[in-house]
Amino acid sequence: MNRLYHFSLSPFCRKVRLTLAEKKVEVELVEERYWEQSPEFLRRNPAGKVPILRIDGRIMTESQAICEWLEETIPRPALMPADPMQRYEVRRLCMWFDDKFYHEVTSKLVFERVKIRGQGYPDSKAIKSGSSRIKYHLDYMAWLLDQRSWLAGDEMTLADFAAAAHLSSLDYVSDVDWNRHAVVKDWYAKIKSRPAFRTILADQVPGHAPAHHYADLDF
Ligand SMILES: N[C@@H](CCC(=O)N[C@@H](CS)C(=O)NCC(=O)O)C(=O)O
Repeated sequence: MNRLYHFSLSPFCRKVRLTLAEKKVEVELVEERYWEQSPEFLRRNPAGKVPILRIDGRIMTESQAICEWLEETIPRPALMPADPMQRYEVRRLCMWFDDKFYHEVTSKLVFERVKIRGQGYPDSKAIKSGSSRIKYHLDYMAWLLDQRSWLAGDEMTLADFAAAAHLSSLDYVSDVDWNRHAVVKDWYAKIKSRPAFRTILADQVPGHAPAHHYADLDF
């Protein structure tokens, strides 16, 4: 059986889960307490990070490399456009969310509110900074979506999965103002209602119940 070692609120793991589900690849999900950095975990990924995919006897790491490998080996349904310039745009936006958005927002809100190591209080400076920065990102998404049906163009792509992965983790801890831009809310409603999103909406982190609207498709 294929296996994904993951942490449920990790946006990188969520992006891979969405891609696997969209491509109809079944995997057993194994929660990894990555912060404990067990020898077995480090043997699978010396970088000490999740996600780790074990598929057909191979171990794969790095979410973007995994998603692009899935796209190349299982081309349908397509999550990358054919045109090189549009492919560039998908990759640029994946990096936008996995680098800039992660450092400015996700890491400051999700991983402060859910103390995975089980100790300490959320850092109020980090929360304040993340809550302020998310507005800039939502405005940027609205600007993109005013011109396109999906973030990178007129088809749903990996860029939408990268963004939705971060926003869904933030939504779990109730940190997204969905009323800021109707166009962003409509985009999320579309992606949230896909069958690939189901297991993500069922996630439960022990000791941290999701926001009441988290799994609601009519939020
Ligand atoms: N570039 C990596 C980032 C993965 C990542 O940072 N995962 C976090 C969890 S959200 C992690 O495992 N952090 C452990 C660490 O940095 O020590 C990817 O896309 O897979």
